[in-house]
Amino acid sequence: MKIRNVLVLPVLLFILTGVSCGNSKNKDDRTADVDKEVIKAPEFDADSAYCYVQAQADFGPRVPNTQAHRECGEYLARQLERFGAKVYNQYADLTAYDGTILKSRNIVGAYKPESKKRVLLCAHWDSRPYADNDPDPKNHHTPILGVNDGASGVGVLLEIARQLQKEAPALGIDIVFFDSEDYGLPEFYEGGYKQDTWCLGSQYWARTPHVPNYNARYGILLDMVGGRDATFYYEGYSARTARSEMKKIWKKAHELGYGRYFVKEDGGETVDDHLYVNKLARIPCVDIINYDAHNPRSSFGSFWHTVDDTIEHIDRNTLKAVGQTVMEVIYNEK
Ligand code: AHN
Ligand code: ZN
Repeated sequence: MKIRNVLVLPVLLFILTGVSCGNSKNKDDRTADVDKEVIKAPEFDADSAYCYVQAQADFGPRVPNTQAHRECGEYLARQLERFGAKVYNQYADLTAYDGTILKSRNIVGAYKPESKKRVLLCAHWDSRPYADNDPDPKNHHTPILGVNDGASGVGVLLEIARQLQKEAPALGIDIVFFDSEDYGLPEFYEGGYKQDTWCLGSQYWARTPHVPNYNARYGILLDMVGGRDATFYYEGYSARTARSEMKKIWKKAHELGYGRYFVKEDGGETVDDHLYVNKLARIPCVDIINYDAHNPRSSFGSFWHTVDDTIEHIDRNTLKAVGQTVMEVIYNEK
């Protein structure tokens, strides 16, 4: 008898509350539920992203004013076209810290170009002309392959472009490949400090966007997003200028089980393309960038700006964590 009583009460409560839940909501409550509904984004294919990273590496170092750079630029624009984007090319002669004129090309792939509601996704596609962080000084003037530093972010965005063609999210997306990010002041430079020598392509784009009066709710920059066991901390400038968007991305990553990559702690502050997107184009922009807190060689990882930035360090699992997280964020925008 005692046992029966124990069981009956919870069952009765379950039935009563179950019935009341189903019927008691007014229209406003139901609308609120729809707003909170989580949309499942399409599956980001990490093998596919990996192939796009490899394809860029196969051109060799994509240093401005070289054949490999021109060929890779053609490849990227063609891929975006193949994936159904409206493609814009911005050609510009940009002046490097040492006066070299860099024949630069920003490449933009626009989805739903007519939509006023937009999100910007970006990465740099050039690679650095100097391995100036290499342990061997003989390599300091050797161009790097930039597989993680450059190609990884672009590879993730190409796979997202392929998915955008198959199933469109509610709002318009612009994928921007910035050029001439990595021609900044080298470690071996003996002249005085110069400002704004990095991110020349994004500085140009932010002053002269591919369409007049361009705007987006926010941007996401991917930089060095393919390394094995990469960790993405709250980058300082993003934390100050795009805080809510940054928090939203990290929260989503944790919900998806990628918490070991997206660490909810402050990392360093970095001069990167997002800074100019924010400062000059006035679009809040979050930098997802590898931060290796305890690495004595570099906080961007031990192979950063060395001849060892090669495909061997790229892990599909990292590409997946970043690609899936970004997709879940943008497919849930209304
Ligand atoms: C500086 O080294 C000042 N900023 C890092 C920006 C960068 C270089 N991202 C990739 N390569
Ligand atoms: Zn770099």
